[in-house]
Amino acid sequence: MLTIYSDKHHLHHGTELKDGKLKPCFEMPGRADTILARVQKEALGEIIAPNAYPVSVYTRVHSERYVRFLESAWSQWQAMGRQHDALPLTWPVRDMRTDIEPIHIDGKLGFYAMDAGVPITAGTWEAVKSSADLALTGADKIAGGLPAAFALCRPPGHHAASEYMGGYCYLNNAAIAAQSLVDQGAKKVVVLDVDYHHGNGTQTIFYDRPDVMFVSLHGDPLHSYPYYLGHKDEAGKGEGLGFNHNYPLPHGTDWAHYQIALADALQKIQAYNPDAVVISLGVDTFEHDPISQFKLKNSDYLSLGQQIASLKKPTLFVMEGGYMVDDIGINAVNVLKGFEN
Ligand code: SP5
Ligand code: ZN
Repeated sequence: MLTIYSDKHHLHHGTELKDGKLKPCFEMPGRADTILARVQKEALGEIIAPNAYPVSVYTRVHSERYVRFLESAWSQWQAMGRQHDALPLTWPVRDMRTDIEPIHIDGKLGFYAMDAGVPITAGTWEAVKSSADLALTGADKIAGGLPAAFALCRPPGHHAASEYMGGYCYLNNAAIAAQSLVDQGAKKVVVLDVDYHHGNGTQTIFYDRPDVMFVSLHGDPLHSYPYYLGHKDEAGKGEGLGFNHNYPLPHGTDWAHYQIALADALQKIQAYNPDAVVISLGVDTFEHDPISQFKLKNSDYLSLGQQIASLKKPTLFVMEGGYMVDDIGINAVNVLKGFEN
């Protein structure tokens, strides 16, 4: 399988607010380095660099002002004489004004964020842009007739919506890629999200659309981040009603239980008969993941890849989460190997 990779992800390495303390993000450069090493060790296939795309491609799914904010946040932060990572500390909650964008950088950070897991550093924008470009390059390959490709994205994207960042995500790489496939002629695209966390950003971006179906298996939001979206009754709205499918699963879910939900999800995808599938590939469903609560084992990821291959659709894998760095390469590449076998 073709892998698309850039070492620009090293430019992004920040801190998050966790358990009341500022700590290095679990989402760290070693993650992508470990996956790349495994891709090479397993001789998965050619590794290419991404093309560069204009911001106008990102604004197909994100608002213009949000993308401009991401681009300029660090310099606005630095202009305040600050040197540490920029993090939001204030959020507009129920009944406050969200129709007026604050001018102060602290106001803007909360306005465009859902949590304090999205540090902005000097190199963040360049890494974020490169990550989206990996997914876009993969989408171009699929649109050009390649049966499958792997965008080794970092930072991840699925928590980012049209106008906010969150959960280590800034631009929604999978959504940008799915939209690119539509823009290149696909009539129907599915985003299947197998990250442990619900892909709230992707769901929200496509919620009222029938041309991009969103399907997600994840930890039940009653107990797991992102907490405020990802319930079973979220089915889409307007023309998009019936084109959103959530499978919230309990803590401790192992492959035996996971595959039952997966089989149902795949059946819905097959019935929809998409022209292409984008996989939001998180491997934080692993039994030893430090922040998640499922119990998948190394070999289960081979089965996951085989199951995805049974759809027999052009498939773009977009890397999302997975925080057990020692095993992230094995697990991610097992999905890709399972898909190819
Ligand atoms: C892309 C992705 O996987 N983002 C995940 C962001 C999760 N951020 C909040 C995690 C909170 C987990 N708290 C669990 C405590 C375990 N000791
Ligand atoms: Zn995740």
